[in-house]
Amino acid sequence: MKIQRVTLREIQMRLVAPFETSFGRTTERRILLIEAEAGGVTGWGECVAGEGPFYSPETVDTAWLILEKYLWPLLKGREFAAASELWELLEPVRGHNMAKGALESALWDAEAKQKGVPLWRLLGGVREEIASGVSIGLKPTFDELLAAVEKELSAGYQRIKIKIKPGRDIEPVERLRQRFPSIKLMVDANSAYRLEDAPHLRRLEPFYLMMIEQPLGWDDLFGHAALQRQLQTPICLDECIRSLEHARAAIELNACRIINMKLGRVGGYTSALAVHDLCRAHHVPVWCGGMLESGIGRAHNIALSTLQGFSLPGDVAASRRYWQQDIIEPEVEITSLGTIRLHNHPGIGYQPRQDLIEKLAVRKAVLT
Ligand code: OSB
Ligand code: MG
Repeated sequence: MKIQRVTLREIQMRLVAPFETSFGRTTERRILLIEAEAGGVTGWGECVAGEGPFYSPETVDTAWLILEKYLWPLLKGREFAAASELWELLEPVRGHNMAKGALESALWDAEAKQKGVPLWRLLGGVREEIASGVSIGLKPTFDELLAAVEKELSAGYQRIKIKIKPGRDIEPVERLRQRFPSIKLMVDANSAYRLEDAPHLRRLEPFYLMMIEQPLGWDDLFGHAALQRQLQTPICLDECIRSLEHARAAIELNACRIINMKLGRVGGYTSALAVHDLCRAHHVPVWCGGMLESGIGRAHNIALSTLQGFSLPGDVAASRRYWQQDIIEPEVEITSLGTIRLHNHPGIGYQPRQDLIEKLAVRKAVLT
């Protein structure tokens, strides 16, 4: 395979409702899309970097720069037999995983299309249906949170995750638990606490949460290991796990008992598969996180979630939770049982709406 052309586009789309986490509020998304033409087919990828460097150091603008100036030159004119070879070709660039993952995942889609197989099968996925949960942002009042939870449960979602931060943690969790004693419930702090908050976080223990996601610093494996020793509730790491080496360290240190996998955060499928295999070997459950993706990133998340080790419901939900109109056809939908069924079309299994994407684009670069 050889890449003829890569087109970068930035599209802007307004979320159906603002999404608030401990690190900020998002209303309008800026999304970098990759269209890669290789061997007569076109693969699509999405960069999951945020608008600002608040979830991770990468942003839409850093990813654009790195793709154009450093990653594309490493692939330009190169022959490769499979997308699985790309991770190594991109290795000279340190970090910038979200930029790498966007490009690499587009070529996995292209390879699957070239072979005429669904991407999830090419990856070795084993599920024809994945379990879907939701991530609910911070809400101004408990009543609004309760209404959001009720709505998602009646839509069928299998697990509820709520965002927390200091001052908006113990009470909402206690009240939700009282109201819903038997749902799968978890919290995500996005690094809002410090190790000294361990006694405070222990106040969540009576509510038998499935897990507490990323309570401490985005780069703090040591702190999470110390915290996990003081908590019965499993810690799940998100921000901290950006490579196979991080996953290995986290498991060895007992810094977590569960891992949230994000394709962009670990740098694409080759890295995600390696982290997945390591977790499986250590019986560490994995689930697929979300980054408020458009349909293209969402389709990749669905494919990834079919791997054997993804044994817990993820944050991959229906298009309509995010967008008035998604950029893929059909949109992502959930069944009444809170699952997403896989398609058997070649590649990501959803068709990008080219006209709409072109209309939403505010910036474009064609790399040849
Ligand atoms: O921490 O999982 C996170 C959104 C943006 C950045 C980080 C996170 C999230 C979410 C939303 O929790 C997941 C989704 O619904 O896409
Ligand atoms: Mg998270």
